[in-house]
Amino acid sequence: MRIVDARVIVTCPGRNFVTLKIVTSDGVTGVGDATLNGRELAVASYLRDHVVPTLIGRDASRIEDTWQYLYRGAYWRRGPVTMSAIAAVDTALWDIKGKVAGLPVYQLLGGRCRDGVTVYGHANAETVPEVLAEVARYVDLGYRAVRVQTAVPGLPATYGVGKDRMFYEPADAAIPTETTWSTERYLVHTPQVFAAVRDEFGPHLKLLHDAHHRLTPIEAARLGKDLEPYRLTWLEDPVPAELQEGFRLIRQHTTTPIAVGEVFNTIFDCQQLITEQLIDYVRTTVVRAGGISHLRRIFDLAALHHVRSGSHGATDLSPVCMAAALHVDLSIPNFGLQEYMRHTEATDEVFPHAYRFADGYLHPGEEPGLGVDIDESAAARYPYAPASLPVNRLTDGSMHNW
Ligand code: KDG
Ligand code: MG
Repeated sequence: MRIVDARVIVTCPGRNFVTLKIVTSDGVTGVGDATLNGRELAVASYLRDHVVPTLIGRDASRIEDTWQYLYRGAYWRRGPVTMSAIAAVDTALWDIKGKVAGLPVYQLLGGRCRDGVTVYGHANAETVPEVLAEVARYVDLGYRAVRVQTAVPGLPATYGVGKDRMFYEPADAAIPTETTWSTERYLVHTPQVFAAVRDEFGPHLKLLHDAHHRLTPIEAARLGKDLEPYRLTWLEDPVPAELQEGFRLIRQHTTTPIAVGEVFNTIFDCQQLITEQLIDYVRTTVVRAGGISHLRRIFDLAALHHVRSGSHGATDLSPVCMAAALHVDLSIPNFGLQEYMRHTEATDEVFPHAYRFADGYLHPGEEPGLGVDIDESAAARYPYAPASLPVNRLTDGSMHNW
């Protein structure tokens, strides 16, 4: 079974997505997500100009060999553009293998380890009373875990807190918007938010918070300590993670569990974090880390060191990535939580999918392969529109230091 065609489809049903569709000589198709928020066309070009020509004529069943060929063969290893492109190929080949076998991909990965995939939603709002109402909305929908973000009083805008609620999208302008940040204000305000949320919702709802890489290790340690009474499931991205050993300092000071990894693209980005048990959850996902094959390597290493998965699932990861992530989530022993930011109706129309939310869980469905596709004629109705993530400055006008 040879690869006879591979199409790169760029579409913008509310936000940009890049999708690879591979077609085999038997007429079986597979899809892979290649979306890199704000840098979509770089991955589309990497695929079209450099990867697709090498795929034509290849044996579609050789997933691991193709992965190694693309990773080692390029000479230039790693990086978000390369690894998103490799991820798309890998994901599409797993989809094809499942369809050929007549099995959902999670069965090929070893079968179910759990009945459903526990997900968390995003409650975000300007003020504490508003965010309490948002948390209540998620609880009413059946969620068992909620991420809580509010605006920081005194700052004009806070990353992660949008005007829209259920369908919040941070990439908002072709040329990046600039926002302002004050760690001092944030560190005072955030524990007050969680005191109010715990008070209202009691001890059992899982609560999470994302610091978006804004802090130094000692500031993160302070926040972790101040949040301890409210027993968070995790504090996410407390510091940037280029310096993995920076997490040692946080660990020395707080028992608040730490999650990181949405920007990681290979196992080498988190090897020290995992083997030294400096984190509790590793948050990379299928599209960012070279597809299902490489993500499984990361999660297997994590399992040896008491680290659980907590895969990224924001709106910039397409339904193709979400479907693939759910097959991984269902089949690994050390699953922790899956992020689930709902896509818009237009996105769901372009990407028909079998996965369903029920009672706080996502279920990937039983269709052979990944259970997701791209409707190419619907996709063609939504042309690419440039959009970038905002840039952050400190209150004195300097670029945020980390
Ligand atoms: O593309 C960036 C977003 O996916 C990111 O800002 C969302 O931090 C995020 C999260 O945890 O979902
Ligand atoms: Mg995050």
